[in-house]
Amino acid sequence: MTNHWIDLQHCKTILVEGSNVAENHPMAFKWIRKAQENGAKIIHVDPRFTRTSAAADMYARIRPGTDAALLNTIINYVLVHKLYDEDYITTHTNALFLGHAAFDFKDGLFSGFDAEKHKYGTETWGYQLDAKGKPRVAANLADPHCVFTRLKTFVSRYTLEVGERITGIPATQIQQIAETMAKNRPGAILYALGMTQHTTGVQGIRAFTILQLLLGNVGKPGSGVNALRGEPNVQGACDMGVLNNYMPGYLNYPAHAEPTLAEYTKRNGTADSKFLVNTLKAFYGDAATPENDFAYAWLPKRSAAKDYGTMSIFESALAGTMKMLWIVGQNPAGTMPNLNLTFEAMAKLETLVVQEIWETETATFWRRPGVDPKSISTEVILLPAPFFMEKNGTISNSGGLVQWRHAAVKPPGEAKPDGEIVDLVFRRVRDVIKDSADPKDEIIKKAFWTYTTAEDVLREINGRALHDVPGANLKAGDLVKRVADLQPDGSTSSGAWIYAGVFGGGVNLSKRRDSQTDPGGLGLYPNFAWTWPNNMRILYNRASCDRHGKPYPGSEPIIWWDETAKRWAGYDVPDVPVLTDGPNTPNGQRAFHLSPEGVGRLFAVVYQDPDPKNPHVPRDVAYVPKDGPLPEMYEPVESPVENVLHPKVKHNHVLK
Ligand SMILES: Nc1nc2c(c(=O)[nH]1)N[C@H]1C(S)=C(S)[C@@H](COP(=O)(O)OP(=O)(O)OC[C@H]3O[C@@H](n4cnc5c(=O)[nH]c(N)nc54)[C@H](O)[C@@H]3O)O[C@H]1N2
Ligand SMILES: Nc1nc2c(c(=O)[nH]1)N[C@H]1C(S)=C(S)[C@@H](COP(=O)(O)OP(=O)(O)OC[C@H]3O[C@@H](n4cnc5c(=O)[nH]c(N)nc54)[C@H](O)[C@@H]3O)O[C@H]1N2
Ligand SMILES: [Mo]
Repeated sequence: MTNHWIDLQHCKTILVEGSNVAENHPMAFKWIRKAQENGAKIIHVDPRFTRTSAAADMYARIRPGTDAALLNTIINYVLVHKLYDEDYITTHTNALFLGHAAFDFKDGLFSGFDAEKHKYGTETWGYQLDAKGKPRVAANLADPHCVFTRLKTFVSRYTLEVGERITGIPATQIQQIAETMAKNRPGAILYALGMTQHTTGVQGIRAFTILQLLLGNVGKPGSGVNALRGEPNVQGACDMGVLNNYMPGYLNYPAHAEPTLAEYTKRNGTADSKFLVNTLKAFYGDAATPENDFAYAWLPKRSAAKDYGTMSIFESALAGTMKMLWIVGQNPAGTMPNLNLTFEAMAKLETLVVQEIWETETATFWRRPGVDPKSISTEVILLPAPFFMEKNGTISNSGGLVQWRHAAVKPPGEAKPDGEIVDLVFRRVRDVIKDSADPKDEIIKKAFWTYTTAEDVLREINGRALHDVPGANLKAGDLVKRVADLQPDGSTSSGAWIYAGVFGGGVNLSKRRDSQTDPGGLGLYPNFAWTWPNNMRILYNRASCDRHGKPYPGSEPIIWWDETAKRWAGYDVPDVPVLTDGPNTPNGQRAFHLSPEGVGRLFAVVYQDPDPKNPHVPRDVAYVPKDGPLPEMYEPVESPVENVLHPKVKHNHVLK
């Protein structure tokens, strides 16, 4: 979420698309109800009529997988009828930036497509640059090459009639959704599995961000693009690098093509590289030095040719290339899409370890109905784990709120907290391999591992100064207080950079429970637990103000430039690169400061800032989707119908 649950009460519209929030996030749903009681319009877009539809003011039944077409139709309507926020888009987005002259989009394909490799070259997706390598900016939105016009031309195909033909939602209803969103601002978009679990997910979510930027709906209370996360602790687990493609803090996992830290930096940028160094220092301590690339070589590297998703784990077991599987808090026998394959795969394993609070269908797969246990030779070990109230630790919610949970009772019998089980196994493995000369064992032999409690782990995740860092006012041994404290040279460590500050100043801030203090009465409760990053509750909140640092009318003021104190101030932590750099400075105009150009992107652009002088400008080639700088409607791969926009390019061609 860019915003957070309690903040939803400030919305004047809420578009729920691809989620049944009423049933799947019932506690949080009360804030949607509260907004509705305050007069907000709730729109629900879903192929099924659910309890969320029943609670909504408007329900639109959509053909599955066609959300990008609906959203592009709404975007087109907003552009044609000039319902966008002109001040916002010219201040906080790349609307006025001039795009590369050779950019093109024809019959479903963007310029640069290599049909043999199913891949785009991104040469024509950039900006027109001036002599200093900075993007050239148009005088007004009518310029034929500015990003705004490019977007307008691109979505002009999506008339209300075309929108209806693709999505099945009547043209009049699409118009009503567009009018409702445009006339009732600020507004939020909420989404979950119905958007993300299709092959068209990237297009739909890109379209969300474009629509919200056009409406000035990012950074303000009651706005945002908000992913509703799954069961506890899906958000926290993803933050900690449990997804196969990420290191902790959503840093790209190192690939084969990046054998050295320098190569990693070249491909992923200086900011990510700095945070990775902090993680490596947390992993390896003194063994990670500038001379050995901070032990980067010890991390196994991803192969571009391999898929490391959940399904591939079972495919590897089936192929006999995986001998042992240790499953912690997952029940694949109930939740995998292909159970025959899953069961066959588990039967090929030599050992299956299941760390669970129950004896699940996974732990008992060898005696499931219709199977002779004698036919399965897999050794199954069930490790008794505790229920959440039997262990200490944090849970993070969709808004990034990190909350400490105290153990209420001791785990029964031989059950042990999950962290303790992992700790015991790790120490035993390290003991077994202590004399090994195999280079792949270095990752374990050299690991810095001194944990005894969950709180020790949280301190390590937070990070510490390893030497004196005068610039950040830290003495060796101090726990870091904020992301900006982290250094690129190995003088600090942090297990997951986005959590830097959760243990700021040596206090476990996730334990805070002040539910009274609420400056501004906005429901921010800054002293209740802690949110990443830096205890900021609404991301991009600089964009809630105009170019002079004054809150835009129409939404609750949350931060502003205080001319007397000469600093950004407000109820939330201001999302600015430097607190004392005001609206008259370049840093004071960088509402989206993680992108090199500092603005939100209506058009995703390959761009690297050439000016090494401002340390707050990331010197990175910012990420663009592999399948195009604008979201096009492609039929999902399983779709039986033709693509009416371009019959020859039915699916996303980047998919093989
Ligand atoms: N009670 C309960 N709550 C839970 C969970 C639970 O098991 N039980 N699980 C938790 C977890 S892990 C998760 S991930 C969340 C999931 O939360 P949700 O994503 O809200 O859960 P779903 O019921 O899968 O709802 C997805 C909706 O998307 C719709 N949909 C499908 N295809 C499309 C499409 O192409 N376009 C659009 N617009 N909609 C589409 C479906 O009809 C469905 O209503 O719930 C969490 N909360
Ligand atoms: N058919 C179908 N398949 C789906 C989905 C769907 O909607 N329909 N949804 C998909 C989604 S979004 C998700 S997130 C996955 C969920 O997939 P799973 O994670 O496999 O689903 P759960 O049944 O929630 O399994 C979690 C297990 O963790 C155990 N557990 C709970 N607390 C603890 C603990 O503290 N320690 C340990 N060690 N174990 C614990 C529980 O007993 C439970 O068996 O399923 C996916 N698959
Ligand atoms: Mo989930």
